[in-house]
Amino acid sequence: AGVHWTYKEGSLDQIHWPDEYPSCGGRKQSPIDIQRRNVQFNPHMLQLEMTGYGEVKNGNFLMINNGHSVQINLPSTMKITKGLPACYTAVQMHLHWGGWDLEASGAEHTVDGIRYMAELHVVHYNSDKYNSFDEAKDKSDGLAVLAFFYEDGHFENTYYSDFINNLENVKYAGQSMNISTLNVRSMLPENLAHFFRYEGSLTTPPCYESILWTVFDTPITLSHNQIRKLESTLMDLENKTLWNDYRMAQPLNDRVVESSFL
Ligand code: B30
Ligand code: ZN
Repeated sequence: AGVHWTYKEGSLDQIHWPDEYPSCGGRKQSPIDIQRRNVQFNPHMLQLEMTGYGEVKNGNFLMINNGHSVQINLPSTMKITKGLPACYTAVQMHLHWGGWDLEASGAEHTVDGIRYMAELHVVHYNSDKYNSFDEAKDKSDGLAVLAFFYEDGHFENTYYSDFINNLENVKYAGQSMNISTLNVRSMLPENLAHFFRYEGSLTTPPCYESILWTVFDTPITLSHNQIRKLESTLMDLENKTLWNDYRMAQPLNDRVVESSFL
């Protein structure tokens, strides 16, 4: 102990996470490679009903560089009220991205082995059963995360302009700033009908196997420049460029991935 975990460098890189965090070596880990030919269509899976995801004004949302990602803390008025086994309350959202080396892509989940540019995680806890994220985070029915892929395109996504510009203000690990206006719905794809669902874990230590994952098939498009800014602006705990903050795909073992679509 003592050393902080990392993705790729040092003595506690992702291969060695299980040495310090036993759950990271479990049988229901995330992320995974989603193989389209092996997913099971489930016609009973309902579309998610999300309330409070639209524009919130005069809020006070903290945006933080925590050294391994950029995170925005979300208001507890954001909830998933239908489509999951319980009601879930939003806690935070954060991203995982790549770099400029061998492979620029940095999403965590892959689809048929293909890695998208980046990935957004909107983290929720089961508020029917638990009183807080902390109480829920290590329970098997504790968390639900919505995951969205980013691809690069020709046009600037103006719903991301403020977020991308604000990265400069949280450049160094530990820095944070307040955001007053936030519209999470506008930062998601229009089409939320097509998704995959499976039981997995936190993708970082302590890797608790507590997450019901919903991975959306429709990606969010950012411009090449927006992606480049995401990949090159922030610094990690060692004051090096914060990039490639993704975990490799983990064994599916005896799990089944379901889909909402054929
Ligand atoms: S994820 O969505 O599976 N990538 C946590 C939440 C979601 C995911 C991974 C981890 C989490 O809450 N981890 C514990 C809290 N963190 C502090 C933090 O806010 O950012 C402790 C830590 O890792 O050392 Cu990071
Ligand atoms: Zn994540």
